[in-house]
Amino acid sequence: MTAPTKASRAKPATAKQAAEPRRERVFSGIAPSGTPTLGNYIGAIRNWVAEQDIYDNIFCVVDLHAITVPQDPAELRANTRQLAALLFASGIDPKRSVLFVQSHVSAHAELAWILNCVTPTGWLNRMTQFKVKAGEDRESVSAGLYVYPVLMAADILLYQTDVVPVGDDQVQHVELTRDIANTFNFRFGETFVEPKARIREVGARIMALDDPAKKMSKSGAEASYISLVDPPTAIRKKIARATTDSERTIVFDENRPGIFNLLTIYQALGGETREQIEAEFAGKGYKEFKAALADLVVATLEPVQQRYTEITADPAELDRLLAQGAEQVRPRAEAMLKLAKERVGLL
Ligand code: AQP
Repeated sequence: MTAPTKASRAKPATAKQAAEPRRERVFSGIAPSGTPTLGNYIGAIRNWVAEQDIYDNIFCVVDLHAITVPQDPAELRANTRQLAALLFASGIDPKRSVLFVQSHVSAHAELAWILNCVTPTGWLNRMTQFKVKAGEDRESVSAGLYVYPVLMAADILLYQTDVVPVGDDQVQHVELTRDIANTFNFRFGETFVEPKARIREVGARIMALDDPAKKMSKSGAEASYISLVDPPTAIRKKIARATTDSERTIVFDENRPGIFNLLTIYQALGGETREQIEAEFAGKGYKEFKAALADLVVATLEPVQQRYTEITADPAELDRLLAQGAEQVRPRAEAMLKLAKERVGLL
């Protein structure tokens, strides 16, 4: 059996398709470890939506990643559905993109095991995200948290992914994925495509509102993030209370991380240049700027929240869309898993 190569895996069905360049395949995952935040939206979701016609996209709610830290079972179930509904509400279109839940396609866990067996522990010891997430508690966190990057490698490699759009904290994991693919290919023959990471310029890292030294995270404290389902009053209150400093000018200065972060959110959502924003708020105070930012965030999330309400009113349709997503990717994932099993001698 020959390995599927970049050239062989996407055979054009028509002459028109043959004339068009093959779209790069992109795999993007998001963990249902809480309600998605404005950080997830700016750094990931809205770009996924905007790029649906540019790439051959696979979007995945990575619930197996979420359980690497303790989750309440009922909450995990609810968070998984909520996240999927919010992705559709944000504009992920099931006619143009695939969206599915990771645990619905068992090939992810199976390939992860095979890859665990070719990944040196020394490589995992260098993963900074593990060090950050485990903190002082390294002896008691789960083995799943330690091998999380290998599961991420399996997610990516199962689909012969070309590009993985990530926040800056995930670049190391994509590098690891390349190393794992390379090692596997070297030992067992050409099998996996080595993917590239792509980081955004604006909004790659939105910071916590109450502590701009930390990333805004859905598992953070309530005051640290804006969630995609926060009502306008909560959004306004959180932004009004966001940490700034005792200076007055509203300028992009990385040495003033609080105001810098708020300005980054404003730029990411409004699309103006730094110069335009600084000119707009020259001579104005934090209060005025924060009110304008809150208006922009509320206006951005309003259509998403409206659509979310509609989607959640029909749970059977959400189930159907997620089952359809899993059915679409399962054959590809199983073919790749079969090949990997053959390569290592399991088949
Ligand atoms: N603060 C952020 N700024 C920009 N991008 C962000 N992303 C997450 N937080 C920010 C991007 O969102 C995508 C999905 O992330 P994830 O849920 O799979 O994992 P994460 O990065 O660990 O997200 P959280 O919200 O911080 O989750 P928890 O609290 O569970 O750890 C990724 O592309 C990520 O870069």
